[in-house]
Order: sequence, then C-alpha cells, then structure tokens
Amino acid sequence: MKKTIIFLAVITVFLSCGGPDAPEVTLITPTDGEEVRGRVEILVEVTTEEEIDHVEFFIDDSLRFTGLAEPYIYPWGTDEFPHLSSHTIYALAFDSEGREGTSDTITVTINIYGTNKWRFDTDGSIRTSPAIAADGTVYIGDLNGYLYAFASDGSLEWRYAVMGAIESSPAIGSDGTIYFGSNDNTLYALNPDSTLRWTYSLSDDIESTPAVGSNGWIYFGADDYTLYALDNNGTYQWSYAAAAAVESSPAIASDGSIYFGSWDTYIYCLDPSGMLKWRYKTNGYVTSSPAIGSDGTIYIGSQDGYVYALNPDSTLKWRYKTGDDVNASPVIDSDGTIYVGSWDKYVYALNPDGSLKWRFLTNGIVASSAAISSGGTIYVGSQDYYLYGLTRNGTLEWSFKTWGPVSSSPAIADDGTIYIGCERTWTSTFYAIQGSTPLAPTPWPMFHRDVRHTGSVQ
Ligand SMILES: [Ca+2]
Ligand SMILES: [Ca+2]
Repeated sequence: MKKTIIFLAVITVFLSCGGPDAPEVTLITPTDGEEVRGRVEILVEVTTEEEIDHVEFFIDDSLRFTGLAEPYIYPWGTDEFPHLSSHTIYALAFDSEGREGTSDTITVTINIYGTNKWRFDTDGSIRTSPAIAADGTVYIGDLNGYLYAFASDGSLEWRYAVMGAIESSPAIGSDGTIYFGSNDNTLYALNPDSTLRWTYSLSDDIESTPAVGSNGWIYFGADDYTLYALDNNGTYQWSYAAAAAVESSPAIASDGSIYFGSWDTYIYCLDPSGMLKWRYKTNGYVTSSPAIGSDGTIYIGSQDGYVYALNPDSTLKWRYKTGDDVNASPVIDSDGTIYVGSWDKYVYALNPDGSLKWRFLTNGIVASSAAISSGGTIYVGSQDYYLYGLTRNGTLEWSFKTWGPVSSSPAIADDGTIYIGCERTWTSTFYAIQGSTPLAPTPWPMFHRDVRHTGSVQ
C-alpha cells in the first residue's frame, strides 16, 4: 500500500513538471470587445520551454496567417469586412516538438468611423472650411489661390485659379452661386460650372467668409477696415467702416442684424441698412466669427482669451476665460452647450450659463471650429495634425491623423462624411473622413452655421 502511494506520487510529479509544457499563447492586441478599423496589428506572445516553430492566426475560425519569427504579428486589413460586423480572433503556437498551445478567443467589432474615405493633394495649404452644395459637390480654397470643386466620390470636378491666397471659406447662395474672397483683394461669384458670374474688387485682402442673407445679398469684411453689403449681382449696397481690419466672418440674426468682429477689438452689431446699433469692446483682436443662439445670444471669441456671450441689446451675459487666444468660432448644441477651441490647446464645452462643462486637451493650437453631428459626435481639428471625434461628454471617440496642422474647420455631408483640410509647406491634403450621421439640426452646429456657410439664421 505504501509503495503504491509513493509510486502514484512519483507519476504525478513526472506528469506535472517532468516534461516540457505546451506553449502558452497570449493575445496582446487587440483586446476582447475592442472596436477596430483599418489595419489592425494582432500581436501574440508565446512562452515555451522549447523553440517555437510557428504561430497560426485565426479570424472567424479560418487560418489567415502564419508567423515564423518573433514578433508574432499579423497585420490584419479589416476593410474586407462590413461596418459594425463582429469577428473572433485566436492564435495557435507550435513548438519544435509539435506541441500546440491555444490563446483565448476574443471578439472585436469593425467600426469604420474616423477612417479615410478619400483624399486629394491640393496645390497649397488649407485653413478654411469646406462648403457643400445641394448636389453634394464640395468646395474648398487653398493658400496658393485655387478653389476646388469635388464630387462626393472624391473626383475633381474643376479648380478655379485666382491671384491670391484664399483664406475666406466659400459660401453658397440659394441659386448655387459660390462666393469667396481672396488676398488678391477680390470677391468672386462663380457659377456651379466654374464660369465667372462677377467679381468685386477692393484695395486689400478679403479673408472674411461671406454671409448670405435671406434677400440673397452677401455681407463680408475686408482688411481695408470695412464691412460690405452687395446684392446677388455684385452691386454695392452699403458699407460700414470699422477702425481696423475685418477678418471676422459676419453672422445674420433673425431680425436681420449683422454681427462681426474686428482687429480694432470691438464686436459690432449693424442693422439691416448698415447703421451701427452698438459695438462692444473686448481686450483683443476679434477674428472669430459669431454664433447666434436660439434666444438671440451672440457667442464669439477674442484674442484676449475670452469667449463672450452678449445679449442682443449689447449687454454682457457672461464671458469665460481660456488660457490663450480664441480665434476659433463657437458652435451651439441642441441643449445650448457651446463648443469652442483655444490657442491653449483645449476644446471647451461651456454650459449656457457660462460655466465649464468639460474641456479636452489636444497637443496643438485649436483654431479649427467644431462641427456637431446629429449622432452627437463633435468633430474638431488641432494643429497637432489630428481631427478629433469627441462625445458630448468630452471623451475621445476616435482621432484621425492628417499630414499637417488642422486649422481648417470640418463640414458634415448628408451621408455623414466629414470634410477637412490640413496645412503643409508644399502640396497639402483635403480629406473625406467616414462619419456616422449628418450635421445636427442645432441652433448653430458648425462654422458659419450650415454646410452652405450662410452664417444666417434667417
Ligand atoms: Ca492683397
Ligand atoms: Ca489680413
């Protein structure tokens, strides 16, 4: 009896540690439940007492890849699978003695939001915001003086050359006319087929994005210190002289009041005939463009670092201090939350009472104005080269790395596609990014309010 017990104990010891174990296989990336997009690195670690012979990678139980040397990585291109489909992953490792080890099985879901649909290399840098016509055509200007028209599939329909940088975003009239300014001191009106309708020439740069009134008139500022009103034939109607350059893009309220800022540090309110109703002094240059809330509140940034909320009677509702210049233009969500970036690298979400809801830190200046999708994702660029997709709680949903600083402000098409440009020294790039839902129907969801950039709530 005693001998038997000793014999069994010896057998047990021999079985448990006498021979080499099967390889231990661990999936390092991705992790169980993760959302993946684009090219995914499936990384496996193997622990074994013997030499590893090879590692087999399985997707949905089918062998996809065999790794013969460390590191054991399968660069899986997920584009073959549809959006929101789920897939299992596991790996088998074989040692030189033919022993086999298996990893746990994990499940991942493909989520293509935030991936690149197409891109186009432009002649020059892009700092402005794309406008989208009713037929889906996208217009964007670059600093080398080209205005581009792209079909929604990314094909170039045409490009129109002017003699100066285009720092004014295009605006689209109700008849499809495309209006934009240039540093060649000219305001252009193009037909959708790229033929010239008319031009209006000044003596200095036009960086302001034209606002389009319900009467078809357009309103824009210029570096000659003046805000201009033209009718839709390009005929002068009136002008108002500020005390410094007007790079700020005007906004039109429901009563026809026109709001804009100037390098003279003031925020202006004109009546529809161009007469001054009031002006409000900040302590910095005002190049930001106003956003108008459903109650008529005017939100605008200043290079004094503040975001201002003004009542339509010119009284201050509140102001919020960020850590640096606010050049970006505020946007307004359905619950009244205001999103705006600052040179202090943060994207701010402010409550309607002016208190901080959250802020999100990027690694670069945020001069890009945000755009809100109806699904609740907030898109905003940073000079750290990224376009960010943030949730309404201020957490990161995804980020997309471009080839340069993103001062451009995104536009969101009806199919959810996000359009944005970046800045580079020589050629630059315009991107179409996969998004989830169209532009949100909030009081002021993007730069200059809508995809036509009317800047008007009329
Ligand atoms: Ca010029
Ligand atoms: Ca200028």
